[in-house]
Amino acid sequence: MTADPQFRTDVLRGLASTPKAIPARWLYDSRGSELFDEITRLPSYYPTRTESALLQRIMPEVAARVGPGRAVVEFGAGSLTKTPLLLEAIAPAFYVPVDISGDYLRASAEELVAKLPGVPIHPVEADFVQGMDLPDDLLALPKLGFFPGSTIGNFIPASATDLLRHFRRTLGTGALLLIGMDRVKPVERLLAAYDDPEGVTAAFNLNLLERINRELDGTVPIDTFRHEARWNDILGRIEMHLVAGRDVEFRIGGQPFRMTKGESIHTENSHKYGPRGGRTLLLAGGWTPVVEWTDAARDFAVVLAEA
Ligand code: AVI
Repeated sequence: MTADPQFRTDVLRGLASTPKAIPARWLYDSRGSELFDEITRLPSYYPTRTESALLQRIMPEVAARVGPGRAVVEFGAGSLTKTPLLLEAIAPAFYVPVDISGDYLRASAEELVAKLPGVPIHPVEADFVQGMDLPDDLLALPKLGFFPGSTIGNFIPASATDLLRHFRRTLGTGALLLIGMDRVKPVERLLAAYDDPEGVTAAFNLNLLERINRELDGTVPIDTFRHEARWNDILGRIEMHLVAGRDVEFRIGGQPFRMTKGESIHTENSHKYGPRGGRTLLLAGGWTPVVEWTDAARDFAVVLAEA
């Protein structure tokens, strides 16, 4: 398998920096995506089931506010559980899933077509993080952006703001956005969600080293590393790290690296937002919050915002 040149660049650059860090997008090869899917079903990983139950509860109200006939643009290939809740409730003119991975996009679009035969689907293969234009035939329709899953939390605030601005430009005037945001909560619950007793999140994080060895001709001694979830209280985020258990030396594509015992590779951020922080972020990104719904425990929020 030939490696993505950007993967090589990001890994070599990330391991040469201090502190060491590799962008989280590289966690999601096919094994990583399978493991993430498993994470979403873990008892300690509350976001997915909390958001799904919340979406189910609020959908009549969402439908009343959004109205029929919009093009629903989902940033990311749709989930088989959350997306149908929205599409069944609002009778959209089109469903437009946008994803950088064409194969994954087409496979999930096919499953959604089978589940929702009445909804016209128009998949768009694009990197929405960089900003993108929609196909011309959708331009005249009013839009609803959909960005569930608290994926916005995986971007540092400056990048999250840029991303929200890109959404606004892509969706145009009169657009609405329905977005999921994970809330700040007691640290023990956050740590349990990102370091589950079953070890699935650990396997998800360590899979990055397997990918490096396989795709970039690496000699990283994987057994030497352990997964660690840390709460960064100043930045309001969970961080995932891969921590070296001893001094190690390894090569990637012939290039030597060394790490000292206890040194880590930072692999992901998951920012958590309070009501005020969530609102501020949306406003900075050009969106005015209209309604904010949460579950009874206030673990997770879904916000409807207007451009
Ligand atoms: C995809 N994203 C919203 C997940 C999160 O909760 O930040 C990724 C994840 N990483 C470890 N567990 C879940």
